[in-house]
Amino acid sequence: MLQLYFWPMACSLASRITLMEAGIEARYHLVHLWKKKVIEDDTDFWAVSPKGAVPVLVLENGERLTENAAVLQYIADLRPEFGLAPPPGDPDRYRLQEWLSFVGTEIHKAFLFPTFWYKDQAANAIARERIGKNVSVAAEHLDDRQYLVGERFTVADAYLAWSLLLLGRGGVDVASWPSLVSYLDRIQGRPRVKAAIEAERQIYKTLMA
Ligand SMILES: N[C@@H](CCC(=O)N[C@@H](CS)C(=O)NCC(=O)O)C(=O)O
Repeated sequence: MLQLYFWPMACSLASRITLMEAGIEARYHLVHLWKKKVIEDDTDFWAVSPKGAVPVLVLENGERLTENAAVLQYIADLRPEFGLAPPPGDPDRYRLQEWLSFVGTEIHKAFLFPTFWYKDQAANAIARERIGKNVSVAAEHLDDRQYLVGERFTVADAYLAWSLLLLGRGGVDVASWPSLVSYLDRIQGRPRVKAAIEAERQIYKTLMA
């Protein structure tokens, strides 16, 4: 069985969404991201992954796969019938990779800076402006489309939707882009996406109580 190391509402949520959309059962290991400990048995998370970051997907053969873009495509390719990624060789597969890279490097990583690392207000303002420009690229793309790639939900949507849910923490309000508000409603309206988010919100609430 696949295993996923996660922290609730962190980017590993995109992997949970993808597993659930693909109907794949997995074992989920909760990691305390600050303490770098696997909560169930106090294992040192650095020993699980020298990157110290989620997601970590343990494959059926015991190998560990990291990096959202790789993990999401791996899961999608296990169940090609769900169309969560265009098949290898399809020109849209490169569009998918284009979006996964953009969301990962220009949105996800960008909003972590003002959220957690910059104390300086001027630096924060510059970071927020930059994130806003990047988010606008996705918003304009979605002005006349339902999904990022092709005509159906893919792992790029799982990753972008998670980013949009967390964007407020970087001081950027999704409400400024009507196309993103309706996109997020559409993605969150998917029963399995909803269930994945709900599951992680509950875990988060319990942890923070
Ligand atoms: N490059 C990695 C980044 C993953 C990442 O930033 N994960 C965050 C959670 S959203 C994390 O685990 N951060 C812990 C840390 O950096 O200490 C990827 O794309 O998967």
